[in-house]
Amino acid sequence: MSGRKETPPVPGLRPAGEDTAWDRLEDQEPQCGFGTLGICCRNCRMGPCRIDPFGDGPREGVCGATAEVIAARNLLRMIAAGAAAHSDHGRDVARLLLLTAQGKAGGFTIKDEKKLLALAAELKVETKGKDSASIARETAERLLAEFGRQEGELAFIQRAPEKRRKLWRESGFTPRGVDREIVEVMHRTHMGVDNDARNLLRQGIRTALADGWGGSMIATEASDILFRLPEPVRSRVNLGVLKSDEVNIVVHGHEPSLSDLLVDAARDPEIVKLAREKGAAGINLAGICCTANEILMRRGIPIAGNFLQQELAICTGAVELMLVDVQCILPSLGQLVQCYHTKLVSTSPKARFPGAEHVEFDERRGSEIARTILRMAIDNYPRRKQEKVAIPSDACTGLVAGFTPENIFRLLAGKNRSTYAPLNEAITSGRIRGIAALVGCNNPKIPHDRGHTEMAKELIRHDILVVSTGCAAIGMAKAGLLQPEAAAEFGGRGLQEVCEAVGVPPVLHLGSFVDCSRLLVTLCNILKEGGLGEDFSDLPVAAAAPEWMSEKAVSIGFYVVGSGIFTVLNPSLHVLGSNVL
Ligand code: SF4
Ligand code: MSK
Repeated sequence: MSGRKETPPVPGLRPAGEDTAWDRLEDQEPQCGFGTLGICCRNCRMGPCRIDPFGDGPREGVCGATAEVIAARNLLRMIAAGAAAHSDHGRDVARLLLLTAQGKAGGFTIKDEKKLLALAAELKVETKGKDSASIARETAERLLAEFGRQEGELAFIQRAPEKRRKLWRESGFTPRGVDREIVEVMHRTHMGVDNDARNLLRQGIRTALADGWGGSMIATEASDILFRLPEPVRSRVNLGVLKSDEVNIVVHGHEPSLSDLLVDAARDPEIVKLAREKGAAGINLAGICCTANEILMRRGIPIAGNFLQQELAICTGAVELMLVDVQCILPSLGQLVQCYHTKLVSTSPKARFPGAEHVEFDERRGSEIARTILRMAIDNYPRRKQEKVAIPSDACTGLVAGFTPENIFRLLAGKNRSTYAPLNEAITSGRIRGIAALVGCNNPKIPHDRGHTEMAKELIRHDILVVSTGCAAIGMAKAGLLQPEAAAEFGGRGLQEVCEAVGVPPVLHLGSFVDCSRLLVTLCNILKEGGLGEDFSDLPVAAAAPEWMSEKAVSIGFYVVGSGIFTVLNPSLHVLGSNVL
């Protein structure tokens, strides 16, 4: 389009005339000022209404809603949508656990019995004399019941320190089931219901807490049982992981289920033979976004890129098939693949894309579907146009991922002890001055990955240990910060000592965005170890999403704030048109 800046997002890789998110952002500029400030409303058909931020025009909507009410309602709906996305993902994994326990899921097994038993004990599932299928069934049923809990406290709320739970009880923040909280948000933000910005915000925090301590935490726990608890693993990241002579399959989205089966199917000698028969040297599986993080953490599968690289991966001309499930999948992909040989395959009944072929995921036929998709990719390999192939092969960095609250303390304390004491001692002695969680997305409004990498370098230089999830972790991995050697290059002296003694990077990758729940559990363990306070707010910890774009980031931001942790979001929320917010 005319007037666009000639600045390629990745040096050496120019999309062949096709639009990317950076181009489309330019087409959108200047963006709507009312929307940016959060003071437009279309919650009823007397509107849409807007408030004049300069005071010369309308000060209230047709119904009389002020800037405060409008901005608060808009914010609440963002939190509800983000919480819904995480929690619906969590429900699907819990449901898969149930189907697996019932023997109805094709190709899935329970891979982590130890984690299953630990969770069953926590949820007070009777295990004596029962086989693991029965224990898994009852555990899955308990988890599924949490989504619709009408009264009382969520099971995982018990993990939080007593002081915080008391504060939540006294403030009316204790969340019930996430389904109930989200419905209540939609009710309260309907025209003419809750017209008090502060009261609305209380419900926003409660809903976000239902996500963090409910839906998201269930997603992580059930995934660990089904697909195994991650362990530290080496892998590679960036578009250079794509191979010029292999069938490249890129999995994208958020769900771990089908992609886990694809990893096994791609190693099947019969499938590899089919690829060779088509002239390829083999099959190369890689990931984008959080599906990538899921199979990186547990299977060591390389990552082709984070959120804003999904179009660029197709623009390499070397992707035979991109498989998409749910969340953060650009609708533009359906158009973009028309310019290349890439097949876009959608799999979720919840997410369809014009321009994609749909192969619906059905848990009962999981392995069969995985093999069908691999065959589609293999059959597409001869259609690759070599003249269009442009893999930036030097864009490839090593990384170590796979950290969890469970293995962090084992690593820190040595094999025979399970304690957070060395970490707490490193904090009290000042060798580690704090912990910062850098999480979240990419946003074309911010130079790609710069928010994450610059903040991380500054933090580790000041002896702050960084933990990360989601696309932020992928961005920092590309900058080499997820390699143990990065401690010596970028870390302060105290952090260097700790990282070198343990052999870990100064930035610890804890998983996909939904796995921000692992941050909460890690902090619970630090508090339980003792010596650093009684509540999260006593700890030297902070969180930031320096390039966020997704409503999920808003939900996470609010459950982290609601848990008592200093939190920074950049860009700012759409609330600046309201003084109260
Ligand atoms: Fe306008 Fe009020 Fe309707 Fe919103 S709810 S569109 S502010 S009249
Ligand atoms: S994919 S939610 S852009 S982290 Fe989880 Fe990345 Fe943000 Fe999507």
